[in-house]
Amino acid sequence: MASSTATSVKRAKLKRDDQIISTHRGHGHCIAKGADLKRMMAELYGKRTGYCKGKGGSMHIADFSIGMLGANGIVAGGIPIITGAGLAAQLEGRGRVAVSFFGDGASNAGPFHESLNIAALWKLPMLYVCENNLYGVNTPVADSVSVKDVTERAAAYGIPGVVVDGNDVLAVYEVAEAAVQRARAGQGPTLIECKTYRWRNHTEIQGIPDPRSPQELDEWKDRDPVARLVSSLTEQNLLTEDAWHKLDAAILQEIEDAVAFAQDSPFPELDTAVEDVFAD
Ligand SMILES: Cc1ncc(C[n+]2csc(CCOP(=O)(O)OP(=O)(O)O)c2C)c(N)n1
Repeated sequence: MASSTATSVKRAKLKRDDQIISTHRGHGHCIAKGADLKRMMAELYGKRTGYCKGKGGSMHIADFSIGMLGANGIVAGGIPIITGAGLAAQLEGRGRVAVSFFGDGASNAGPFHESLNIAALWKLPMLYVCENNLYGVNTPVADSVSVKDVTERAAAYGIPGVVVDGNDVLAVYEVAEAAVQRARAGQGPTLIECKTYRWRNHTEIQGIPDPRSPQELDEWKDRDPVARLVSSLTEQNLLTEDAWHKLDAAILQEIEDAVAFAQDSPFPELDTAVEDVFAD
């Protein structure tokens, strides 16, 4: 459900040159920040036309031109990087903000705590957005996080911590908008915890036991953020069924075009393997 929280945060008045950093679940964040779907899909396929010329794969997609500083395969690895971007934004003084996305598991790692400490101390223009999907791989959050809500940790750094229903697009939008305003006004970082869920297993590798019950899964499927947003908009007469079907079809088509582009693209040449590894 990363895409719904990312979309809400992005819509909360983030501009093109505001910067974000992602996790090992980076695709939704990339799309929300405006990444080109074809280049993203080509990177997933390891093709030359991809964002990293096919050498980064799913977990290393970055597009600096839109402020997407990268996905990151290291749990919590992106948090200090984007905190550095927050410091740069503050020093430049042009009102940019920086947004870190990470999971509940990452909030137990040292880089999370070091980053929040320095960002709070220096009042960096940051949003720390924890997408708490209630499990780290297969470990329930209650078995790995010492507090009930990750946001309780905000108190240790003297910054606001806000829990929000991560499957409610408009609720996430409101919380994110207030945090963006706070950051732009020089009041420092906010920790936001979006309670959410993932529908699939941690990885697509077959045979890894999933501790989650089918009933729990069904309950969360009933809270599908896209379906909830669509029904809220149609109930308020802001979206017709017909307009939604057209939009849905257009999105599907865009994805199919991206897949076709990726499939038709060439693999990188062997002799490019060490290109772009060292700066000139
Ligand atoms: C430093 C590090 N340790 C372990 C891993 C293996 N690993 C990949 S994802 C993951 C779980 C992370 O949980 P969370 O931060 O809650 O993110 P989620 O997968 O739930 O979105 C782990 C342990 C890793 N990639 N990096």
